[in-house]
Amino acid sequence: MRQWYKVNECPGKKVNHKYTKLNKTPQPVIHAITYYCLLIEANCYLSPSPGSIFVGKGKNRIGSRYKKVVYREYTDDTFILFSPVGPIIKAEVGEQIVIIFKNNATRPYSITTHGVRASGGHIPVKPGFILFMFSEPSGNFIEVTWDVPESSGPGVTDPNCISYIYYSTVDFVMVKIEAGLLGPLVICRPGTLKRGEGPDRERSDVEREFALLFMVHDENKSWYLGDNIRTYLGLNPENFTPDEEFEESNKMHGINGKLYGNLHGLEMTQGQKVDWYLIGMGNEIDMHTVHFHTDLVHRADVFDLFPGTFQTVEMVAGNPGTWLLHCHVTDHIHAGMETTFTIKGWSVFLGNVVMLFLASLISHLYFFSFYTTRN
Ligand SMILES: [Cu+2]
Repeated sequence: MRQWYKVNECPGKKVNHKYTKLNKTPQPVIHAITYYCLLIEANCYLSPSPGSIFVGKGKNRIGSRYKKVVYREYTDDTFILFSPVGPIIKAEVGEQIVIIFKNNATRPYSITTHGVRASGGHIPVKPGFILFMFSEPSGNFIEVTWDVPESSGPGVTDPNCISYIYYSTVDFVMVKIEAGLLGPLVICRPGTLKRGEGPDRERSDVEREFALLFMVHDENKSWYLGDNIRTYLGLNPENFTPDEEFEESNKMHGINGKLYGNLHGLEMTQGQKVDWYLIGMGNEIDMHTVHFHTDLVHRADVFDLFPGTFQTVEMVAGNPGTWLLHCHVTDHIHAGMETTFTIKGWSVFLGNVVMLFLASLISHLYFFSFYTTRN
């Protein structure tokens, strides 16, 4: 998180500025990268744990499966990722992101972002339509792009990559963000990302990176609530009167929308450099204190996240084991805002390499004996 201050100089005093001045004038685009974004509606399974008011199913409780609307990244109509949070979109300072956005949901949605210079983000895209250009009042057609000026990038003392979000602006505050519709945008210093397109653009300075959204998704405000009542309670939403318990049970305290340790895949190997992009969103109860258990190489292991704030946490994976990662607000712990991450030791890593080698050797020997028998 950064804040700019304007400091007036004292009359008659001359100050030598030694800091790096950010260039605010538009810079030529050095590289354009294309991201294909697809919007779909999906029934997301947030937790298999049946024992709490939030995920248990009952007469007037929807349970742990909700219809949501989510961003996906795709190439040639093939889905790449599956998560209630959209895929990471990455770029370096000076680059331009070209967005091709297809709306496969049943309502109009859009895609825009924080932190960079976005064009066309306010345009709602009708169901079944693709947005890649839009018309200006002058009649000119403009490509949908996000320009990344120097002022959008990491500051002098920041990590090499910092994060923002992308989202839909159609009824943003009231409804849509509760239904999903949010993903991380990561902006890096020049030279940080490997060349390639879209999801192939890995960072060259860290081995692993994860984006985590800490948020209480209030499914009472999702405009799929009626669909969820109809599907999971078997009731007509027009005749259904929600009570206090029902409304409480729909407040899903999740990390990337997953509850009670059900966010999987947070794995790394001892000694690896890992960056975590922490994102806070939501309302007055969405104030989170993110606690990493294990020995972080940092002065602290708890990070404050307020709604609309983003932090990059740098870690060198230390002690092997499976470690707790959770919000430290007691009420949020009880409601499911926790998961684990795993640091594999070198012995496990080397063991896997040996196993892979042996498996490869055995398959080659089998093929060789089969080939020589047949001939
Ligand atoms: Cu919290």
